[in-house]
Amino acid sequence: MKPAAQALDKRSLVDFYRQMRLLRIFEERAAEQYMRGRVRGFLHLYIGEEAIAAGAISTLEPQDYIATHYRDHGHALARGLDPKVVMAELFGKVTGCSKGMGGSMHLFDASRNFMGGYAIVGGQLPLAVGLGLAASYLKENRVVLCILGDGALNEGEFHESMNLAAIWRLPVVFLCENNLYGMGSPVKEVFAAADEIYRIVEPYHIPSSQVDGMDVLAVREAMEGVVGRVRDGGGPYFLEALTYRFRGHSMADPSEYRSKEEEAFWQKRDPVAKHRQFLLANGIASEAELETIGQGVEEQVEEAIRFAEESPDPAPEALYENLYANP
Ligand SMILES: Cc1ncc(C[n+]2csc(CCOP(=O)(O)OP(=O)(O)O)c2C)c(N)n1
Ligand SMILES: [Mg+2]
Repeated sequence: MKPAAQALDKRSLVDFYRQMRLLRIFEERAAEQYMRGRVRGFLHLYIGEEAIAAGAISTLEPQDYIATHYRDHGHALARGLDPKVVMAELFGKVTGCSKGMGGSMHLFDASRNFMGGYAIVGGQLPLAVGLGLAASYLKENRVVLCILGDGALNEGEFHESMNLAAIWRLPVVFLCENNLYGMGSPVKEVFAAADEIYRIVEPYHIPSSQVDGMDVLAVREAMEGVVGRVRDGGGPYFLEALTYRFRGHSMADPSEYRSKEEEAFWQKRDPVAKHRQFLLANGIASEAELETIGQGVEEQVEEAIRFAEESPDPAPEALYENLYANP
């Protein structure tokens, strides 16, 4: 058994399962609502990548910040945002966590230091560095978790952000979710050192490593060490989590550029099924207990959909709120 598993009690180990099931069911239902035209705009599903959000975010303290990309439902839910306010945001309703103004890609909750999902690839990187600079300047005990996709590595601001984080020794953990694709482009075709992405930060003298992103306990273990080190003043760290999105880039993508064999290879590593198997094989939970958890999650998501449906749209006047300049 991994040290992370030995260090955790039954409740925490089972809770990883509950959380990952919630992320999975939430998005499966959100996809159905998209097909019905109730969720509009873009919808990027995190299905297949749940172990990263659950494992990584479990190592943070409430005062720590998170800044992430647009594939953000799992991160928001793992940070404890209520599924109701997240679903309402997808529906564009006033009760959503961003008052219905952001939608799927712009979930936000300052009360949980969840500083947003960002649609501009790499856009969250300088913001995370800024949050890290503020924490460091104010001598606050805060770590910033900056989650990025492999696609962000080829943005200029990636390098600017790494350099500033390194030179100022900021308390930022860069967690790269390498799901092997940026839209329809395989990482291998757009990034020269595709097998060793984590080494991209070597010129900045930022320590880095790679972890199995399909294994929630492996992510938890790696992140515990990383967050502890960063919190103790060790400066930034870059962790690459190897993963795969089971669906297309967004709901509009039939994902025809991937082979059935490749998809099957990764489906066998389904993080939710893997953790379920771990709990059963080690006698930590019974089939019946896990079934009950699954049912509870289904009900929670149904309730979230009802809440979103019944919530009002933003008032037309809301168009003039939160503007930087008077119209
Ligand atoms: C600056 C910028 N360039 C291009 C795009 C269009 N775009 C949206 S998502 C995406 C791919 C990003 O891939 P990755 O970072 O690997 O994240 P993933 O979707 O795989 O989670 C691109 C190129 C964008 N949103 N922003
Ligand atoms: Mg990607």
